[in-house]
Amino acid sequence: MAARGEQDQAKPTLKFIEPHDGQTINGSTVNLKLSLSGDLKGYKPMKDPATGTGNHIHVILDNQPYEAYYNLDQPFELRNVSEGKHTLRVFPSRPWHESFKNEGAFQMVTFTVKGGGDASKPTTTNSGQRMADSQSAANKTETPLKSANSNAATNSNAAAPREGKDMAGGNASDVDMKKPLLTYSRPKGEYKGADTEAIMIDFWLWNAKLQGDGGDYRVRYSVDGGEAKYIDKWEPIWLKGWTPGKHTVKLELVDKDGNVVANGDYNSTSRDITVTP
Ligand SMILES: [Cu+2]
Repeated sequence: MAARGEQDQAKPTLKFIEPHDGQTINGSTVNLKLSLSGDLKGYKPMKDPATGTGNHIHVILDNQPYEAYYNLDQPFELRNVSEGKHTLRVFPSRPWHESFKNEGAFQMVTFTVKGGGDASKPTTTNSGQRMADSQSAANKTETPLKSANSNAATNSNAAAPREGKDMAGGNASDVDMKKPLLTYSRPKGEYKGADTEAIMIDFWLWNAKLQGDGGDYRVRYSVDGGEAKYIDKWEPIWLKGWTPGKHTVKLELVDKDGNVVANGDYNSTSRDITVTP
């Protein structure tokens, strides 16, 4: 931790350069460009080639699992995005995927794609070149929680000219930035070895203060459809006692009466994760 200096106390803020809110995009590729500013205290997104980890931005299309965006100097391509209305949400993360929660860290835009993706065609760049690495980029799995080793080899596509992912899209038509919004961030993907001992639940809250923070809302979670539990302060929690295999984590934003707060369907999210001993 000493090597990270003060950066975990940074207040990084993000802005969308593109797409901008309300934009209409022709074609199935959406280029994401962000600018990072604020009180950074040395915070900079970058993947360490030796470990495959580093500070990064979480990028969420609609309500899918996030993708990690490490190099803001290069555009991040969302490929094969389907026709229709979509949202993008972004926020900065530490190497162990805990998000920064300061004002301005979270940004969201809504945009519309016309002439969306066709999965039967090869992925190309905007200059028409075929992206030979598109499949490996799409299949990459991010190195889980605080790991500094296991995925270094499989993350060798860090050398690829662009970061990106094939994304099918979803339904964003009813999401309203003026309403309370819970953004599921973690856990996701595969957890191995030492990373399986304590697995972090982390999320972003917009327009919603939790009861323990002086507000009206609660975050309800369950694992594998089990007993509902509550998070009443906006902080990550770490859960222990995971058995090997597939698990489902459900995270919901609920009001005083325990009803899920309607905002599209984003305030109730389930994710499958895999725990490997
Ligand atoms: Cu992450």
